[in-house]
Amino acid sequence: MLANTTRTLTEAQREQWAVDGYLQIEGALSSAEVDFFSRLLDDTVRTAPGYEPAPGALPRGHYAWKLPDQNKDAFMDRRDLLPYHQAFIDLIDRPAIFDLILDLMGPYIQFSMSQAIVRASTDLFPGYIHTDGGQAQKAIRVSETSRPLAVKVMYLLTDVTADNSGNFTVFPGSHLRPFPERAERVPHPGMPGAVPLLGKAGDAYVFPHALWHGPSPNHSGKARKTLLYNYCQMFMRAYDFSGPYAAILDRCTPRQRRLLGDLGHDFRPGDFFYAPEDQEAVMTGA
Ligand SMILES: O=C(O)CCC(=O)C(=O)O
Repeated sequence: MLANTTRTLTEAQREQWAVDGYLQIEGALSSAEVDFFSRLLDDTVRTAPGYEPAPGALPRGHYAWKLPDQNKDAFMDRRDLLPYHQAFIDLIDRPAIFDLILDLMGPYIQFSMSQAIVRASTDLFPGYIHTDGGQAQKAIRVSETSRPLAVKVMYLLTDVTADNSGNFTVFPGSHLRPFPERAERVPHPGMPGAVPLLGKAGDAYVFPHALWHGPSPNHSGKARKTLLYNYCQMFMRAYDFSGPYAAILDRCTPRQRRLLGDLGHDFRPGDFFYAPEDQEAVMTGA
């Protein structure tokens, strides 16, 4: 595990990013923040309806407006967290992690998705291995010297100290090569090459869309809670909103507004491909 207290990646982190395709940042959230977000999920997010998966009604990756199971240890997969609390907005560009995102991705980026997942302890979920970004991006990879297209940060809100505890499971190096995915060889967390990661509440995993990854089964006897924040290059689309995220812009700083698609003017051709001239200054806070 690589701790990081600097505003840019260390050489060891840069190498791990290029070769393995992920980073683990220790203590990205303090224990007070872990408790705060955990309570927010239990007492605010779960108790209100919101965007949740609807298996059987909608395809995988699509979300319907639903109230989840009210048991705090039951499965929940809530999308679009930002409207629920200012703290979710402020987590978008929390310096300790956002500085690293800027270092990895460069300044021409936007925020594209927020999510909270509670993985219940159950014998019914076998885990799920995938890349991010839908069908097309499964086959789109960039080289180890390229900036990534999209990066996700997964914050652990519970300790994951043993295998089969809903571990974030990765296939190191899989972001760089074709990965076999056939009906007779559906990727799963128990197959050769899978590395189930351990971590403490407050740690963050950072990974690009192309890394094959996903949750292991959870037989630990306790629910595993996470927050997920996704960033992409500006020329791509956000998952959770289309166009500037108008409903919450008045609660945002200039940098957050820009990350949520507010370019400071009404849409004109060329936008999002060619960024405003102050983009770098807005992103770095210069
Ligand atoms: O560990 C989980 O619950 C899911 C995380 C994941 O695979 C993802 O967000 O893409």
